[in-house]
Amino acid sequence: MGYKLVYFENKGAAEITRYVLACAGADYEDKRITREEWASTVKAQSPTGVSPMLETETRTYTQSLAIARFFANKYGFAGKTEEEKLHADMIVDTLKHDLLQKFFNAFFEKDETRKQEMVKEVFENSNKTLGLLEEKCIDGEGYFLASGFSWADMMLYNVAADFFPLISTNFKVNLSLDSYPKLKKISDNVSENPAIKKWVETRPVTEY
Ligand SMILES: N[C@@H](CCC(=O)N[C@@H](CS)C(=O)NCC(=O)O)C(=O)O
Repeated sequence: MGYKLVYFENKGAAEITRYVLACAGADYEDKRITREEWASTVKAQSPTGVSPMLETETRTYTQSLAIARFFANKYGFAGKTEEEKLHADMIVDTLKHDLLQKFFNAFFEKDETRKQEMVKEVFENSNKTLGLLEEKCIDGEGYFLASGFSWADMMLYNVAADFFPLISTNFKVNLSLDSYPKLKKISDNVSENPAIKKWVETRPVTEY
């Protein structure tokens, strides 16, 4: 079965799937398109009008987390039991929707005064969320799940390594895992994973 992951020439919403596929050692086409290609032809092929898109032999799918979750399940990174899968989903959704997405909302705010208020609010909330993840959401030793390495760990690494520096520079805040030693350990474990290391060293260099 040939899989084709279609996205822009950046990490963005596709990188979590690329991490899962790297850890699985899976063969797939990492198709990167320009904004012009997207607008002129590719967008029309997306079933919901957005990317990333996953093309299989029979269908095209969208939604970054649905795609990443599909591969996490397929290759054994989703959690070992139904409850662990729920736990991993909880972490992934918290990081994506309650943390990262809110910074994007602030980024796209046009009113400068409102933008500054949003950044302050989001920054404070993000630190509260990170504090709760640190205190209440880690069941394993160096991993979120008791059974060990999962895509929830990869999502934390994705958010911390690929987005925190960018957010910190853009919004002049210091968003990092430094005050959260258990989260930092999880992220470090992911960065030291040989498959992740190899992917990070060989992937196309992009800003975000
Ligand atoms: N919830 C969706 C959001 C997808 C999304 O907004 N994709 C953006 C790129 S990150 C896009 O396709 N923008 C181009 C467009 O909307 O035409 C997901 O996580 O995949």
